[in-house]
Amino acid sequence: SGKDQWPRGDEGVWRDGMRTVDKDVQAVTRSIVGHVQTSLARQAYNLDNLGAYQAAALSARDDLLVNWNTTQLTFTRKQPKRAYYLSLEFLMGRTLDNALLNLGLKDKFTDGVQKLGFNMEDVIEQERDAALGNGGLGRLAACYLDSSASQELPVWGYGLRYKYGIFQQLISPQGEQLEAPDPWLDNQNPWELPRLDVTYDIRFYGRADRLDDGTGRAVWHGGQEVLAVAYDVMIPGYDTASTNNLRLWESKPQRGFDLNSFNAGNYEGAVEASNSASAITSVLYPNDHTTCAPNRSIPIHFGKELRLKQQYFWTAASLADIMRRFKNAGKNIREFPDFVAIQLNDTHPTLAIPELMRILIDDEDLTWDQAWTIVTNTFFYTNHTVLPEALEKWPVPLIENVLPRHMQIIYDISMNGQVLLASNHVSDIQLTAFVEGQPKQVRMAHLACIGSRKVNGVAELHSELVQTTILKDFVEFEGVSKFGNVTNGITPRRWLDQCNPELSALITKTLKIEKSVWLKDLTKLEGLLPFAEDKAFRAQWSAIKQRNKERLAHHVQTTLGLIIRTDAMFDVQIKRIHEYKRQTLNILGVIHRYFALKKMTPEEKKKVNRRVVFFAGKAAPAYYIAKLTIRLIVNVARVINADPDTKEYLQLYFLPDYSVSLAEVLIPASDISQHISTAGTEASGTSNMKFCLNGGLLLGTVDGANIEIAEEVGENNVFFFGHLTPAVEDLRYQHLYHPVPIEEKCPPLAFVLNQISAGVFGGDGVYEPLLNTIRQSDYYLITDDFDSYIATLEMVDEAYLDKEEWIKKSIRTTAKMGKFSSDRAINEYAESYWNIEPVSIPTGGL
Ligand code: B1H
Repeated sequence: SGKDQWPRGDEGVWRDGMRTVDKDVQAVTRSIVGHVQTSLARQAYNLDNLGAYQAAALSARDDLLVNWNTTQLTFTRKQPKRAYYLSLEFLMGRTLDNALLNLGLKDKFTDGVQKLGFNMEDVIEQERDAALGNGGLGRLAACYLDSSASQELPVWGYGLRYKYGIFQQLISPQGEQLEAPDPWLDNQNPWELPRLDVTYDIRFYGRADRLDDGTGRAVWHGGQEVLAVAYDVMIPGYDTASTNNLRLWESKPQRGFDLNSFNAGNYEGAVEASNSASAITSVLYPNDHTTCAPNRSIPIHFGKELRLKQQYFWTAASLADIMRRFKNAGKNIREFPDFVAIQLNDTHPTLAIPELMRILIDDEDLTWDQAWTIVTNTFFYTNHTVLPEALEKWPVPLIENVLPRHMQIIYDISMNGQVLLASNHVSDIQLTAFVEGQPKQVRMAHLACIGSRKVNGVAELHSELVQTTILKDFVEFEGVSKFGNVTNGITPRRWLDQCNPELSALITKTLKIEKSVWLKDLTKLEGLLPFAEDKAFRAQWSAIKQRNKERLAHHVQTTLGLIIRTDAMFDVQIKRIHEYKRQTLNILGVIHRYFALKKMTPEEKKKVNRRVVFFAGKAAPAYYIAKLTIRLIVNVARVINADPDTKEYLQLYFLPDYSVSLAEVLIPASDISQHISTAGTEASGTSNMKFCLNGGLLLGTVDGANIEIAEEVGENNVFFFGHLTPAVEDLRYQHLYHPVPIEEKCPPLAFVLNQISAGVFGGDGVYEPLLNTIRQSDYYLITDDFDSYIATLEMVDEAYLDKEEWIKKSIRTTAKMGKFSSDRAINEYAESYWNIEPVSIPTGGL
């Protein structure tokens, strides 16, 4: 009805005032100038690049808002089943370029900005990354939001609005990593909408008193109450009006200050309480893959209790919001799973399970069984790692103190599981979420598994390992059909069209279809295959790679002042620094190559393949061995880049402060990239997909999504080495019980280690703890894989020297990457997990 659509006033007057999105260049320049004049209150004559960026961003934001409003109103009216993606991390990177490409307005803005006297690339460079994530897990969440919106799926993200994102990495003159805060909100953020009216009270501590009325209900009261405030980030789909929402929560004290404490003369206490509320969303935890500091001799700066409070604050605010929206739709609570699917991104949001139980039992008066049926049909859990040190465990006394009611519910969940087990005559398997010990702990992966409809891993091998290792007992008891695989994906919009515009244009021209067709159906890239045989096409393909290398070299020169040669193979390893990812193996290989070069005659050197090796990545601030690895890389670079015997053939760079934006420059420039984790340790990896999509070849172990990439592009187009997953356990056993000295087992490696110890790269013995990890237990099998690694590097050199064959491999690789679009991945979630369908969104407003 008309009343329903236009709640008040004259519809014509409303419609007359509505903004639309289809803009010509003049509309763009008018909008930008208007924002300079009013939103920014600045003058044309002194506008700098930053001001131009802010005005352009505000203008693009107006367009996003039109679509966002249409989308959300359509959802409210059509009431489709929705999915919610709960992730503690969303690694979004920059927004302006991506938003303009998705809106189809990039050319008009480039033109308009130019007419106003600015260069679009410089304007885009002004934006700070939104770096609310550590790495792959957070970037995956960002790609999934892009794909959901692009396919018109009703999906919202829920996360935290950290005041400080992942730390800024600085490298000291000695090569040490230093961490500086990332105050990304200091320049106001045009991409968020504060929803100061959307708030929830979140309780901590206090007491939970069970009612003795036989209902199992309890009253949780007292303690601390903190306010959650919503900030909305618009997520534009590609080539559609569909624009989803990412809702981030900020914590605030309930009142400016606690009036009671103030009156009691406790002003300091009141201010402290207010600080402790704001602290909850103040900083992203930088410890990926570890729940606490790996080395206990280093002070732990990031307390466990605050992390638990982050997790509860975020899940409780998100669930309250989801529940309010569900109730506003006027549905019966029993229909909850018919309208809501909630995806748990790793175990970080597992408290959502006891929290929904609490809401359903204590607030909605449901019985335990009714509540449990709803819960176990609502949640879905994705596991992202099987590394033991990354599996979250929370001490019972901590949960009891911070969340007393949830501790009761977790005990009840566990008890009910035991009862179920007994009634099924299963007794000898351990399904409880608890780890016995002092103190007793809760295994969050078990709780997430018990409380979810389905559980998945992120690549075939990893999903298999989830089912055969950490959740084996659950597979036996609940049946294998609860468990599945959704191989990760990446958005081709950001990771090809945006970061490699020349290659994107060549692909469009070659396939003779609209860009919007292949960017939405990436399997269309297969149409490139025949062109691998076309010499002229190969020349264009390799010229683009060359220009991307020059773009990277230019970037490094302007930001770091370093001159990089571009007539060499670019060999790249960029990811978090971690022992399991084996940057050590790579740097030891570089050193090995350095000494080999030094032994060569000038004649021999002429035949050598020139290499520039790039590393980038952050180490968790308390991860001592990872920080030593960075230090070693930096100091090796210092020596070999200055050595006149070798510098023409081998250069090495550690690029500081790795970020999404830096990845966008590095990835298109790579000839080969390294993904060399010990077999069975890297759940999937997603940068491997990004490199291959951009025609970089892959050097890797038989691990994670590398395996599926090889299946797609063919074994002869990738370089694999190293032991396979089933061998890993035996090798570790041998290291412990039948150790062989490195001098015997792997003499070339022993030589390299001894050179480092002898001080060739300085350090005065600082590297010993790092080297000892290899000399002693060698948990990540460096000594076992070194020989095959070196042999494979030599095969890569040989292959690269055959230029035309190499380009063919590069083209074939890109052509076969269709599977790894995040559109495919998100469709698998939508169809086989969430049971949601696309909702078509009218263009041009409602
Ligand atoms: C991945 C994490 C992770 N797996 C704990 N696990 C964190 C664990 O802050 N924490 O406590 C943060 C992150 N991240 C990565 O997920 C895997 O290592 C990659 O292989 C995978 O591609 C990525 C996305 O699935």
